[in-house]
Amino acid sequence: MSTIERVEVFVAGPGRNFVTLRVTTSDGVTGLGDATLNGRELAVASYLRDHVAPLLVGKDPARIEDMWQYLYKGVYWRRGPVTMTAISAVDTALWDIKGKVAGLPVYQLLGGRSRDGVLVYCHASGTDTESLLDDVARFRESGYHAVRAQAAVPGIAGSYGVRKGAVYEPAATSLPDEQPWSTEAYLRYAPTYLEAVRDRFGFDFHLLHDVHHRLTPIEAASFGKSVEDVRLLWMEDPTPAENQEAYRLIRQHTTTPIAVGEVLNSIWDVKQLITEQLIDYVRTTVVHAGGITHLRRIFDLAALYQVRTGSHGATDLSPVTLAAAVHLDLTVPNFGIQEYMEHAPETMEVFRSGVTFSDGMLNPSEEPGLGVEYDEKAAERFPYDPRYLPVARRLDGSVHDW
Ligand code: GCO
Ligand code: MG
Repeated sequence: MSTIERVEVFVAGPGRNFVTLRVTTSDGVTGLGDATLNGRELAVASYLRDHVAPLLVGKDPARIEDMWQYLYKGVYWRRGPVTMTAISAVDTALWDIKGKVAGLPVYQLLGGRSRDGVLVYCHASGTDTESLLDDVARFRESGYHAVRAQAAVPGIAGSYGVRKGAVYEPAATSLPDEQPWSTEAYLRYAPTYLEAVRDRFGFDFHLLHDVHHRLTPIEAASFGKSVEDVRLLWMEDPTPAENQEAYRLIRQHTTTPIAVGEVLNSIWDVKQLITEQLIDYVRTTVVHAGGITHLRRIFDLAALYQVRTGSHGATDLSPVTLAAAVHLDLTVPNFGIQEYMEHAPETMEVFRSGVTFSDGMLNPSEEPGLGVEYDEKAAERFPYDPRYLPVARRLDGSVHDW
C-alpha cells in the first residue's frame, strides 16, 4: 500500500503570503493544498506543520473521507477558520493525489461535467463613476459576462474593493492600515454608480456588488430596495453574518438576491442561512470551508433549498484553490457563479496552473489531479513578509465592520 511519506508547508509570495501544503506518497505522487488565511497565515502553517503533519505520515492517502473525519472529529476543538483551512489543505492535496493515481482530472472523480464551463465574475472598480465605467467597458471587451462593480465613495478613503495600482490588494501594509468609513455617504453614492453602469451598458450581463459586511439589517434592507431596478445578480455580505436572523428582516423588504459565506467555514455555519432560505448564493470556498469534501456537502444542502453556489475567489486564495474550485464548480448541479480575479503573472510563475479562461468562463486542466504544479525554487524569491488587511473606523473614530 502506498502511504503518505512527506508533508511540507511553504509560506511564500509573491505579493502576499500564500500557504501551500505538499503531500508526497511513498510512490512519489505529490498533491497540493492551499492553506492561505489572509493576515493569519502563520497560524495555519503552524497548525499544519506542528499538529497535522505528524499525524499524516504513514497513513493511506486514498482514504480522503476518513482523513477528513479524523482531522475534524479527532481534535475535539471544532470549526473556526484556522482548523477548517488546515483541513481544507489536506483534503485538497488528497484529491489531487487520487486524481493523479487514477490518471483522471479531479472533476471526473466528482461525477464529471455538468456544464460546458464555469461562469465567472470579475472585479471592476474606479476612483469615481467615470473610471468605474471605463473599467466595466474593459472587462466587457475581455469577454466577461458578469462584473462586480465597486467605486470609491467621495471623500471616504476606506472604500474597499477599489484598485489602486494594477491589482486590488487590500492587505498591503505590514500593520493594519486604518481607514475611515461613512455608511451615510456610501448609501447616498453606491446606488448612483450601479445605475450608471446599467444606463451605459444595459442589462445584457450580470452585475454584482459587494457590501462587505458594512450595513445594519435595516440599512441593508433599504439599500437592497433602492437597487432593485438595477437587477443585481446579488448584493454580497450586506451585514455581518454572525447575526443570521438579521437576514429575515432584509428579506421582508427586498427582492435583491443575497450572497453570503466567504468568512464562514462549515456546513453548520451556513445551515440557518440555507434552510431558512435567507440567501440565494452560498459563498463558502474550498480553502476556508473544509476542502472539496466538505464544500460538496454544503452545496448539496444548498441544492435542497434552491440556493446556488457563488464561491469566494479573490486573489488571496491561491491558484490551487482556484483550480480545485473550478473542478468542483464544473460538476455541481446547483452551481451559480465563481468569483475570479486574475492572479499576477509572478504568482503564475510559482503556481503553474492549467486553468483556462475563454468567453467569460473557466475550465480546469485535463491533466490528472488538479493540474497545478508548485515551483518551490521560484517561490524562494518571495519570502514571508507580514501583511494585514485594513481596519475600518467610522468618522467618530470607532471601529466598524471590515
Ligand atoms: C471578495 C472579498 C475579498 C476579501 C478578501 C479578504 O468578495 O472578493 O470580499 O476581497 O475582502 O478576500 O482577504
Ligand atoms: Mg466579498
